Amino acid sequence: MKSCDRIWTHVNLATLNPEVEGPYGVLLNQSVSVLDGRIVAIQAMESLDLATVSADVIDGQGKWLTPGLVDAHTHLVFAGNRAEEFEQRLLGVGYEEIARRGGGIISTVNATRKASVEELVTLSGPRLEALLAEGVTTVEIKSGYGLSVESELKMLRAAKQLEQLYPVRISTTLLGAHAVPPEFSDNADGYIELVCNELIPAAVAEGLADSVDVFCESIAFSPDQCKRVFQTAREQGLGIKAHVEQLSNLHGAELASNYGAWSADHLECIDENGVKAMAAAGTVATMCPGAFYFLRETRVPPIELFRRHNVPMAVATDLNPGSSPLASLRLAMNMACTLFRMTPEEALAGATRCGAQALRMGSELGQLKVGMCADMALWDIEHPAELAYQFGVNSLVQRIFSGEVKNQPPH
Ligand code: DI6
Ligand code: FE
Repeated sequence: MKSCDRIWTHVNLATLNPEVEGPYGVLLNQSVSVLDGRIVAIQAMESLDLATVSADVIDGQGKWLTPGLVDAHTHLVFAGNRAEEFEQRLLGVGYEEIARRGGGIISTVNATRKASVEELVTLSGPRLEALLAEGVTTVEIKSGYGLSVESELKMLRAAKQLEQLYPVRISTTLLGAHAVPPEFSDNADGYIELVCNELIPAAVAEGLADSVDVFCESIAFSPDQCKRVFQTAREQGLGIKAHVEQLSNLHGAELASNYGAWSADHLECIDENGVKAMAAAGTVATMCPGAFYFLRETRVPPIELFRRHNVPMAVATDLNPGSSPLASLRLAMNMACTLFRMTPEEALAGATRCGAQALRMGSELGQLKVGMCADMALWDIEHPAELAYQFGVNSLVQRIFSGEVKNQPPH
């Protein structure tokens, strides 16, 4: 019987496995064997007899292997462009004037509603490719720019198609409660009814969503409205994620945690009670430093409280056209360090192990460990801290998906 399909030799590992002692779970000069898409052995080179191995051998030449990166929060499926709005703002045009001119989130909604599934796939492909080119192997994608039953489902179908077209795992999230659509401008409760009674069941019937998400904020939905969405998600067997405490503290993280949320995201304004509720529920804190940067926020999420209460911190791009037009998880990792004062080790854990946990994929992904999926990235670096330190230079040598080298986009 074949013991492995492929073996990487002479590699240094940042395993991100907490059972391996020391920072990053480092193991030097190792080999990693994969069979049927999974890691089946991790063995020191000094104890490996290569003569007995009958498999593809890839000599890592002392380069570093990490788990494939996980971007646990994106809105990368959308149509339209907000660059003009960006420019207008910098020329001094106010927020309300921009909204009157048809800008803001509703401009993305209008463009997305007009696009077909195929157009959305074509427009979103390059954004996904940019992530993959930097070693990302798992991406979460949210709906939220359709805001009608048909357009939300269309966005999720586009996300599912991307998974067919590219070597990537995609976790899909139904963010129906992202903004109040124009048709319901005086009736947000009515829209929430639609989300709960029609949209969520339709997405479940078609197998389009792994989880739901909400934007809990005074400019979006109230905690009571979000609660209705969580209740329905729970009844329908979907996971729960939430945009909370980004601009103000409505105690949304506590609410989401009480519903067993997979993650609560942004969290700039969370207090210690919220952090404790997350810790008790095992809810991951997803940091979105790209939005913090782009919106020029000043209140930093309380990293020290997350550390103290052992709340895992994921790091994500939040790739979206309005508040985080960032298609680089490596740059998000750098921002997590420079803006939020996370350590490079926390940033890498945030883009691997904790990102996987935020998608409830932590038992399969996010660590180099026997039994886990062989989604990996091989880097030409001298130390794993470089992955959060440098940006703009792509040090990725191989992107390995399910045990196979998949560097190039498929076209
Ligand atoms: N948080 C944000 O900052 C945005 N959505 C969200 O949930 C903004 C999205 C947009 O403006 O397109
Ligand atoms: Fe977001």
